Amino acid sequence: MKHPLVKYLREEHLPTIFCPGCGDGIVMKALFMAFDELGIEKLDKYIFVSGIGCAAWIPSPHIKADTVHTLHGRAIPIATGIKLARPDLEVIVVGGDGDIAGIGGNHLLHAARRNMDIMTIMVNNLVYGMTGGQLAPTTPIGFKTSTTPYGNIEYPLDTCMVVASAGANYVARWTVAHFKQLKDSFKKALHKKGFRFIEVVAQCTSRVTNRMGIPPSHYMKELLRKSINISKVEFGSQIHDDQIIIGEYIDRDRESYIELMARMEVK
Ligand SMILES: Cc1ncc(C[n+]2csc(CCOP(=O)(O)OP(=O)(O)O)c2C)c(N)n1
Ligand SMILES: [Mg+2]
Repeated sequence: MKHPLVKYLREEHLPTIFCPGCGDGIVMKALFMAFDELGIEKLDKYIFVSGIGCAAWIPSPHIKADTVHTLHGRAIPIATGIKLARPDLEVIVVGGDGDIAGIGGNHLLHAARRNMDIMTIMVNNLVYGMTGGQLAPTTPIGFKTSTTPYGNIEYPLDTCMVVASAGANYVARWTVAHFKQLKDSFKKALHKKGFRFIEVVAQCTSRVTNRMGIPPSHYMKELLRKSINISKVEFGSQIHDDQIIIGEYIDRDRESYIELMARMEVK
């Protein structure tokens, strides 16, 4: 018997291209479970947009829906164009930290400011995974990557804090070790309007874990150990470099771009 979530997959692309132990498959499964629990059987009202990178491969070629695989860092502006042309469709962007917070960072900022009706899932594996594990704006300080062999001396971006303060309606961060919370966040975000941003901290087993000397079997435990709930964090306080803030940064219902556009008076 087929697994019930296979209905969301383009079966001709199985098995997935992800490396063994990669977090991308967990993110994809959490999204599929969210659709399933919401009773959404077919994804014909959804369109997925992605840029370049391993995480960008989650929707394309795997998800059985319309998917647009576009340029590195440019998924959000393409998704914005699609949403403006077809406001009846739900537009979901999926990509990596390099793609969305690095090269596409400016697009991210302004889509959040506009409260554009797009749901964005950013898989943060702390590096540019596909190209060899280089430093990204999300790489923790001290972290060894292929371009920081002596340890990273740059402070990482708290993407969730930036997106929440820029104007998004919903912002949350989880890790792949927080499967239920992640799935529930997806369910919540799928029902909201405006800009919704969910960051998922995930392992890159081929680039990162090996460099840290941690076997993949320990990675989930490490993610749980490092996670600290946002309710326990005081704004502006020093967060230990080794900590991952998890939880909902913001959940509000400001009028979205599409709603504002719909009631615009053209004289
Ligand atoms: C304009 C441009 N610059 C650089 C590249 C090379 N490139 C392809 S994937 C990638 C990194 C993607 O990293 P991330 O978005 O974090 O995805 P991951 O592979 O880690 O999931 C880079 C730099 C490219 N394809 N296009
Ligand atoms: Mg990455």
